[in-house]
Amino acid sequence: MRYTAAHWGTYTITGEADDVGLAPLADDPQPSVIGRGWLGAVRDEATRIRRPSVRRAWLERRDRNRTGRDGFVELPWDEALDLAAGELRRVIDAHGNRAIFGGSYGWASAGRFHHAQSQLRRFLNLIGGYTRSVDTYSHAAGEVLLPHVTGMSNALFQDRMTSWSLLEGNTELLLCFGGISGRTAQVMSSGTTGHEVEGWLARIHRAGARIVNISPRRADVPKELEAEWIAPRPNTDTALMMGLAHVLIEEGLVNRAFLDRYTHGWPRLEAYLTGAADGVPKSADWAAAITGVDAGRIRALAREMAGRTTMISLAWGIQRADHGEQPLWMGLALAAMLGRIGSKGGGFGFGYGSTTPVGRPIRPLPWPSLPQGRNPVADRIPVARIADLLLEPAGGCAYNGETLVYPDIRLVYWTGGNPFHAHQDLNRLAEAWKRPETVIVNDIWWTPTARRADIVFPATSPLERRDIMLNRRDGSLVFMDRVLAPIGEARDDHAIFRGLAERFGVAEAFTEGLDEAGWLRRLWDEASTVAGQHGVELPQFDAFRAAGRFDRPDPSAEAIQFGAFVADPEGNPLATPSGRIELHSEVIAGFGLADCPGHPVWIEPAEWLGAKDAGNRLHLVSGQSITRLHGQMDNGPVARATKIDGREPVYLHPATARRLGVTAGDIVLLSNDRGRALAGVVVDEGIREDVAWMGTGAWYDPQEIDGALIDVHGNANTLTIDKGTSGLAQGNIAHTALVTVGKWEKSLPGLAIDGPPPIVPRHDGTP
Ligand SMILES: Nc1nc2c(c(=O)[nH]1)N[C@H]1C(S)=C(S)[C@@H](COP(=O)(O)OP(=O)(O)OC[C@H]3O[C@@H](n4cnc5c(=O)[nH]c(N)nc54)[C@H](O)[C@@H]3O)O[C@H]1N2
Ligand SMILES: Nc1nc2c(c(=O)[nH]1)N[C@H]1C(S)=C(S)[C@@H](COP(=O)(O)OP(=O)(O)OC[C@H]3O[C@@H](n4cnc5c(=O)[nH]c(N)nc54)[C@H](O)[C@@H]3O)O[C@H]1N2
Ligand SMILES: [Mo]
Repeated sequence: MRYTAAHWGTYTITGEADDVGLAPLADDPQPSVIGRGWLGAVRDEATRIRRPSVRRAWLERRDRNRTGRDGFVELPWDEALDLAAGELRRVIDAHGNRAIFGGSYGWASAGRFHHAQSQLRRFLNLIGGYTRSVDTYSHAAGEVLLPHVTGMSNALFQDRMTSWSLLEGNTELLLCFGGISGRTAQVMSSGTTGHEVEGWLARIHRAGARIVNISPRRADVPKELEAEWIAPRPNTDTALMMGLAHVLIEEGLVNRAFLDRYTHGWPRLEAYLTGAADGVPKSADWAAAITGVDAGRIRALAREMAGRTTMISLAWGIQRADHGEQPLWMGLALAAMLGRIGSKGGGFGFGYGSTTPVGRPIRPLPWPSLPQGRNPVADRIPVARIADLLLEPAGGCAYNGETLVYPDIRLVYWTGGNPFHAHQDLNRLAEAWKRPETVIVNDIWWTPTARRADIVFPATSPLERRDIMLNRRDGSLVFMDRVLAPIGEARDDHAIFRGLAERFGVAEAFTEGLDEAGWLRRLWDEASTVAGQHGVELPQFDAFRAAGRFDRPDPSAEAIQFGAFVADPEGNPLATPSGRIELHSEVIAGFGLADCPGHPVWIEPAEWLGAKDAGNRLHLVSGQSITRLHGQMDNGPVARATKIDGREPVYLHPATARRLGVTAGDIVLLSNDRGRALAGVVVDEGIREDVAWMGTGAWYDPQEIDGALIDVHGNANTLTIDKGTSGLAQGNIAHTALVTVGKWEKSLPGLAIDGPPPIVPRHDGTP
């Protein structure tokens, strides 16, 4: 059999040539919607980058006014590679390697070898290094906070999440902040051979668990689960949790024995919750005023939580909001107060359903990856501070107890990521993006980022090459065979960086004398060694390649979060200063941050519905789209079929639509003081009335219309806020933004983003 794999699933390759197709694995219980748009997007001639392309204004006069509408000159590979190598050399000689930003965050391919960022970093490290980024857009607050308060990295915390199989029959109440659904569980970084999350939820429900969905969107928990839906004002989860905690204190329902034995700092948190510390009891009434949830409902829920085995689950999205550290920390504290942490069905979960593998009962194996070498440059930024970095050379930010100083970036190299998808306040990023002298991008498609680069290299898609899917949290290994010949003159990232390495005289070190086939064999040999150390025997490479898929014998293993610690806290202390779960952290308190003090606190977000000036505005929640992976496949048939007159759908409650005078299918303008975007109305009574819900990922397409800059396509990040969660983690706050919504009465402008940028001749006439 021949297979290929992606972050959204594994496919058998059917047919040949023009008839080639991808069929989801027969044993995948719930194949992804996203995958249906893959081949179409890969073959979309209008948006594929076909040849190396250089922005003409930059080629002629080193123009930096990257507008996204500029013309590109197509160049032969050798000439374009010479240009890029020349720029890298120039910047290194004049400003040093720290002037190169190679953070290049993004969700490139699922294969281990053709991993775009690994290829970039391996190359940059060989020529002296680069300024990098740390943490992710997904869960930066978790990545920084969890080590302080649980002694575990976010990755370890995920690996140890209590298994779905243990929730079944043990969990009596599943409280889902941000829901749990198959929409986001379509995806798993580095690939998956199955989608089981909605299946697990159904079993847990059938085994008797009551499910409560706490989210602005009812569909965040599948309908069949008959979940109760509580929709607090967005970004007020911390206050809701505190209200629940206060009821537990007031009614003597706190498990004090658990707090005494397993946690540190409870008295400080308790004094805050009761109001002894600041005169404000965080009572159910207090929480009701902030969240909009009835105080009686809060009291009843708290009592139920104390009486039943309760799992408190937070979607990652909860912490992609202003002060995103707080709900995470308070959720953990609330679970500790209930005292069921370390049990089979109770406790605290972070990220169930946010991607496929969280809670999967599997023994992770530490598979090899492409070695990146060592980066001699120490400079780094929290990933979502990219616009600040470019706007404020020598500026800086607080981060996890340090004060980082930004280097002066002259050259940006991005591959396998789309900052003009990922980042917040894109109009601000567009301004920042005009600062560096040179921007180089490898991508498959003419994304908004590629259109804002000076030198663009066309990369193959994973369908145009061979690779191996080796995912530590999956039970199978997959040989990813080639499905299509490369489109246009596209090359693999490895070949692109080999071409640059040749120009720096480091090609031998870069390739180690191996081609694609040689690297795949080497990775397989290393994987075989790893497997052997864990008692698993892998077949020979050729046999694996012929079979296409290897299923690990009995890969399953169940985990209980904090299980070993709770069983024996002295014998298995946590790697925190106290050895316990920290409900007050002296380390964090010592950082002296007003926006993230030593214990969980409620702090008003930068924008929210409870603000004095909120008026008639709606809270924009821009979650992951069901039709695509971020910006990927926005140009494919599945995403396009959901658009309204080509615009991204925005979900509004019927009462809101009535108030605004719009109906389903109308086009609206969403605006605030950061930007404006058009979207198409979908009316849905499963949306909180003062919320506008929109999938993130429509390719940013700003156009001047009657003197105003409007993203005519509907990218939510035209409207979001470019600010860190706090001086602790500096995570993005995508889910914090208010918008004004009004009917679009003018004629509908055409899209520019669905075709290529202008491909223009050189002015000197050279073809
Ligand atoms: N408003 C809002 N914004 C958000 C979020 C949100 O919830 N709301 N979520 C955030 C989160 S969690 C994340 S992780 C980010 C994701 O942001 P990104 O990961 O930056 O988004 P992608 O569109 O997946 O970008 C990957 C790019 O890599 C390219 N690519 C794929 N394979 C290859 C390859 O082999 N080689 C090369 N050279 N390129 C390749 C694709 O074409 C695509 O352009 O977005 C963040 N932004
Ligand atoms: N289909 C698809 N799946 C994906 C991705 C994709 O691009 N497409 N991307 C993957 C990636 S990189 C990541 S990081 C994960 C992210 O996974 P999540 O973070 O779990 O996904 P989101 O859709 O951002 O947020 C989940 C839900 O939280 C709710 N929510 C937002 N703000 C609040 C709030 O303040 N309070 C409450 N109670 N609820 C709120 C929203 O209604 C939203 O539907 O998804 C992964 N899965
Ligand atoms: Mo993410």
